[in-house]
Amino acid sequence: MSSRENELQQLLSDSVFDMDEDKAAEYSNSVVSEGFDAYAAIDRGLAHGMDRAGKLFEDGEYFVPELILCSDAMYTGLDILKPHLKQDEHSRKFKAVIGVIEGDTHDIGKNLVKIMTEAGGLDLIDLGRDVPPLTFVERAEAENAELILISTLMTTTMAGMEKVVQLLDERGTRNRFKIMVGGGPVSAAFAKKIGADGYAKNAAEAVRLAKSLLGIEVSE
Ligand code: B12
Repeated sequence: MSSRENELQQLLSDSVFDMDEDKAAEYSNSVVSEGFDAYAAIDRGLAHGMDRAGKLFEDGEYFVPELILCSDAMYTGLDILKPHLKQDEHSRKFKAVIGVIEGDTHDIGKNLVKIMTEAGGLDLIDLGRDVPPLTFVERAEAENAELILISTLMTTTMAGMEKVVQLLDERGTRNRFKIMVGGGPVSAAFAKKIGADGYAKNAAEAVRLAKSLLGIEVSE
């Protein structure tokens, strides 16, 4: 990777972290006009900055207003970079449903996973946030999806993920889907415990895992 590309990624990360929408727009436009990879700019720039902001929130240095401004800067950059994501074309698009489980309204991570997996060639149906377990199940069945992606950032709502797996078991439809879980308190061990098929710690890994679960060749 060129040092200029590296520099732009760092500047993007800083612009989100510094709540600077104008700079996020300026550097995202530079990524596009200088021909650098939009996917890497999101992953190592915008998402990276949001992650840093999240850590300061936990340390008590950033509060809710700061986080909202950080995410505004992130979304400004995303709007510019998204149309330039290289689409990974497959003979057919794999359908997936994605959402944040009931009781939880944190959706920044879910939105990133959605954008990146779409670029990875999946057809995503976004159920939004605060989604009841039964809605995941009914929509996945009705849409004939192959993959279910469930996000949560809170320990108090993790049980809802297990409920999705249980409902599918009860309805005899579990084997129609691969299930991926993710978000702050989620781990590979938790995924295994509730009978999900996999866990990924960030959006870039989520794309690789989704492809491997669906048997799509990973081109890199
Ligand atoms: C931003 C934020 C908010 C924003 C949310 C804005 C929004 N629209 O999303 C606001 C300010 C509104 C908010 C509100 C609240 N928050 Co808050 N919030 C955060 C914070 C700081 C960052 C989360 C974030 O966006 N990170 C950046 C993104 C990019 O990362 P991410 O979400 O982890 O996603 C990545 C991966 O996890 C993964 N991933 C995510 N989903 C999925 C799904 C799949 C399938 C896969 C494979 C991967 C994957 O890929 C993503 C991209 O790389 C976290 C702390 C933290 N550091 O995580 C607290 C945190 C999650 N919040 C917390 C709490 C308690 C709340 C509130 C209840 C009130 C409060 N006291 O602050 C309310 C929530 C109300 C509710 N019921 O939902 C707690 C949760 C504690 C717990 N019980 O576990 C945390 C951990 C902070 C803390 N230490 O107290 N919050």
